[in-house]
Parts: sequence; structure tokens; C-alpha cells
Amino acid sequence: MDMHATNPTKTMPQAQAPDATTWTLEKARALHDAPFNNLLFLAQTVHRQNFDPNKVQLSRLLSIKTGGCPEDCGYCSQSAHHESGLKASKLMEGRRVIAEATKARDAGATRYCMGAAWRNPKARDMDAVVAMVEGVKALGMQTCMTLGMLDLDQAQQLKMAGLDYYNHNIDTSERYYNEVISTRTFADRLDTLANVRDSGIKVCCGGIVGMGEEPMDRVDMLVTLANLPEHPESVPINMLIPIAGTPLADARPIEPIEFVRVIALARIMMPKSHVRLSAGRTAMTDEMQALCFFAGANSIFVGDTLLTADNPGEDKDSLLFRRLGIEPMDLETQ
Ligand code: SAM
Ligand code: DTB
Ligand code: SF4
Repeated sequence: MDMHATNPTKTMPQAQAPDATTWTLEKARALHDAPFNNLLFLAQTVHRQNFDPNKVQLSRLLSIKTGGCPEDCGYCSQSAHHESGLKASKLMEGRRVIAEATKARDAGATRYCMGAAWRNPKARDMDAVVAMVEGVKALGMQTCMTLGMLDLDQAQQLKMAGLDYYNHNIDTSERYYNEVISTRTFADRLDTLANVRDSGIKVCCGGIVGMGEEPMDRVDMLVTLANLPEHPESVPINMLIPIAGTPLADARPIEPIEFVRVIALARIMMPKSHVRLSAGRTAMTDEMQALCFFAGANSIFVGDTLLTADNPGEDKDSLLFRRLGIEPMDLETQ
């Protein structure tokens, strides 16, 4: 398919996506760089072949253990290596987690994602997180956790507890990874993803854009994701929230059109995955978000806060959904 043809309807009458299992950098790069209208037309076509285009899944985050993290991720407010001014806290009590999850469910969220600022969970933490999964599951919500690296045994314990999804992002290209994090490797990330997959938990894996990377790094990140043995069921695309005191506080921001290209490419390369328009929405206009939904994003985080940073909040999002004719996705159709 020649995405640069002047008349796209002639050259891509069916707008078929290329074979999702054989992504090369060249093929992905050609799509990424295609004329914007061709890229969006293809992304929307692929989206409609796989999803109701007017339904968006709602997830809610909770930081169950905040700050004091031994990892040095250059973007993160929670790393003990940076002076972000964030106060560290201990692991939250289970009954508080359940109370927060109940509020989120009653406000319309169907997936509850619990995040901990750990390199990996310690053996002594496992009983408490297992109880949280069981409790949130009992509320009738999908459960998700993001606790850092997992070995196979830990992944199996979480699966037994009923965990539906595990979030573990590759964050950027393998090439750029070392520029952002030094306390673990890209290969460590892939190991955990394999343990999660092998345990039978669904994979939520994406990354951050706007960390000063080159466009090629974004394409490369998506090629890694799309060439995993199975596509992640959820692909969060975060736009960096610059945090004062972190090494990336002054990173060059990504242009909105470039961001939409990443969403569209993720949709085309992983046609059946939920692509989440994730962190960074407070810095986006309604029009930019509308373009992201058109490009195939069909999941967001709802609520006033993400883990530690601000999010638009329910009132703003319901208004935006009303204006766009978008409705929350039912649990049954996810
Ligand atoms: N500690 C666990 C880990 O790193 O896997 C889980 C929590 S961590 C905060 C989850 C993800 O949030 C990161 O992988 C990153 O993609 C995203 N994230 C963290 N800080 C961010 C920021 N300032 N802007 C955008 N995304 C961010
Ligand atoms: C993901 O990809 N984004 C979420 C979730 N997975 C855990 C986290 C975003 C964090 C944004 C910064 C903060 O709240 O500290
Ligand atoms: Fe720790 Fe996760 Fe933040 Fe990295 S992204 S510093 S691992 S909480």
C-alpha cells in the first residue's frame, strides 16, 4: 500500500492493515510518516472493523504505595533519586483500597488499576496485594495491578487471586531506554511481561512519549509491542507529565499532531487492543483528545488524579463525551 499516494481512496479501497504479525521498522515508519489524513483514515477504518467507534473504556487508578521508589526512572515523581517533593507513604490498608474502588465503580469505572512505587513486590507484601485483588474483584470490577517486576511465582499468585491485567510498560525504544532509566534494563521489562503472559494474566503494556525521544523511537516502541508473541490487550500511551525536580522536567514536549500519529499507529498495528489515551490529558485540548479518539484510542483513566499527578476529572470528561457522542464501554463488551 502506498500511503503517500495523492488519492488514497484509489490505492487503499479496503484500507486493509498490513499483516500485524510481521512488523518491520521500515513498514511502521512508512505508516507513521504517511499524510495525516491517510493515516487517520486507515486507523479509523481498522478501529471500526474491531470496535464500536463511539465507546470508550473507563479505568481508574489508585496509588496503593506512593513514593520512595529505589528505581531512577527519569520521568517519575515517585523515584527516591529525584527531589520532586512527593511524600512517601506505606502500603495502603486493604479496606481503604476497597472503599476507593467502590467509589470508582459507582462513578462508572469498570477497571480498577492499583499501582505501587516498587522495583518489585517483596514476599511479605504478597498477601496484602492478593487480598486487594480479591476484594476489588468481588465488587464486580476488572482488576489491574502495576507493582514493578514480577517473577513467575508472583504472577501465578496474582492470577490465582483473580487478577485480570498487569500493567508493565516498556516506556520507549530499546535504544532510548538507557537514557531514561539506569536501574533496570529493557530486557528486564520483557522478562516480566513474559512471566505475566505465561501466568495467564492479560497484559497492559505501552509507554511514554514526549521524553525528548526521536519519532523513530516511538515507532520502534510500537514495533516491539506489536511483535510480542501476543499483542498486549491494553496499550497505554502516556504523554509525559513533566514533574519538577525530575531529570525530564524540561524535556522537549511532543507536538499534538505527532502524538495523534502515535495513537493511530498503535491502533493499526494492534487492531484488537484497547489503546488508552493515558497520562497527560490535562495538557490536551478537547480537540486533540477528539482526534485521538478518531485515531482509535478507546480507553482513558477517569478521576481527578492518576497515581500522583492531575487528571481532568469526571465532570470535564462527561462533558467531552457528551459533545462527542461517546459513551462508556460496558463491561460485557470489553
Ligand atoms: N513502579 C511500577 C513500574 O514502574 O512498573 C508501576 C508504577 S509506574 C508509575 C507506571 C507507569 O506510569 C510508568 O511505567 C510510566 O509509563 C507511567 N508514568 C510515570 N510517571 C509518568 C509521568 N510523569 N508522565 C507520564 N507517564 C508516567
Ligand atoms: C500507565 O501507563 N499510566 C498510568 C498507569 N499505567 C499506571 C500511570 C500514569 C502515571 C502518571 C504520573 C503520576 O500520576 O504520577
Ligand atoms: Fe518506581 Fe515505577 Fe516510578 Fe520507576 S516508574 S520510579 S519503578 S514508581
